[in-house]
Amino acid sequence: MHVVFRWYGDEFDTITLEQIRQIPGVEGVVGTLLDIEVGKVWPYEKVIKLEKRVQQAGLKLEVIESVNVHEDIKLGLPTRDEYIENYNQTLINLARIGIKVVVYNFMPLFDWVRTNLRKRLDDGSQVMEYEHRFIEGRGPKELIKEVKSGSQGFTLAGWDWSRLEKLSELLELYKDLDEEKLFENLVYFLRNVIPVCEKIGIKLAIHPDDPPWSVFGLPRIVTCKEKIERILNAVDSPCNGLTFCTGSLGVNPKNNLLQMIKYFGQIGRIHFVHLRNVKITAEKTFYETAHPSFCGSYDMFEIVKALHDVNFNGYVRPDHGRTIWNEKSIPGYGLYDRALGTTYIIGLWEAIDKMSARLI
Ligand code: DNO
Repeated sequence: MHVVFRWYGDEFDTITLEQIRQIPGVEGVVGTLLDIEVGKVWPYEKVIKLEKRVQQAGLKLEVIESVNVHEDIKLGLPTRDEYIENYNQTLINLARIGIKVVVYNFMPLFDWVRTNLRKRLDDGSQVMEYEHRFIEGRGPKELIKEVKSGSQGFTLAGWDWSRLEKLSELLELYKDLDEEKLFENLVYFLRNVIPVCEKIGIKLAIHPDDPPWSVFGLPRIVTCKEKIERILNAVDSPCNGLTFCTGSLGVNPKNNLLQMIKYFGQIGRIHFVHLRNVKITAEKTFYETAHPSFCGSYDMFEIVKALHDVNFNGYVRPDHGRTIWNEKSIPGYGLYDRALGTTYIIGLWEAIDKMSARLI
């Protein structure tokens, strides 16, 4: 297990690399370029600059999250080939600076969705929350408004405001796109990028839909074991893998996280893990919590043990934490709670590792 920490760059993050460097056990950061328009090539000069900056701070840069996929690819429009070409060029540039894993997702229009970015818990901490009745009761415009105000001016990965300005136009285009068509468009994309990945040594890791069900009637297809298996089989290559995000998949109680880790771990398709705990309070309703098992609905010990059982040797990062100790941060991405989460995860791993060695 290699522990990494998401970092949005000097310009966008409230956290410095120097702070991340002091969290015990963190080997590197998960980097991104937030200022490149979706669909454009990530220029080599920019990615090498990022890599040098991270390296100078004594950290590694081997994972990128995310290189987002242009809507025309998801929609299967004739212009998709141009965007796929750009995508491949970005991957080539990233491979040149030593990137090993690239995260992406295939969620139409909306990336991760929360209906409240600043829910206050009894202990005074703030967390992100999702209530499906908000989605059912209001429209996409209200959601956008809510997320925008909750962001408090921070740039949120995956929330591309300029794209969302064309909301009605895009919703219209998505009207006839069902799950099957979206799946076909994903396969088309993979058939055109995976051969490049194989050549340059990059592993693509699709991020599950967050949450793993349809929002505003838009199709979502990375939601459960069977559907993920179908995606991995459609282009059967070790480079076509998964970001195993507990927070995304686990909010549907039908998803058995432990079985999924066992299955996808054993076939070597989990390239990256996001460890997040959530409290499920009703159907399709949850809020994010601190990492320890007793804080949320997941048994984090069993999750880390399942990873240990499949000899997981890929990248892991603590995912969304609470905002605590009066920190001003991007929702979910403060320093303090994620640092606490990191230490907890490393503690679980050490205990499991040593205990299992004794049992042999
Ligand atoms: C939210 C994250 C997402 C995730 C992308 C993956 O905080 O889980 O930004 O990185 O959806 O493409």
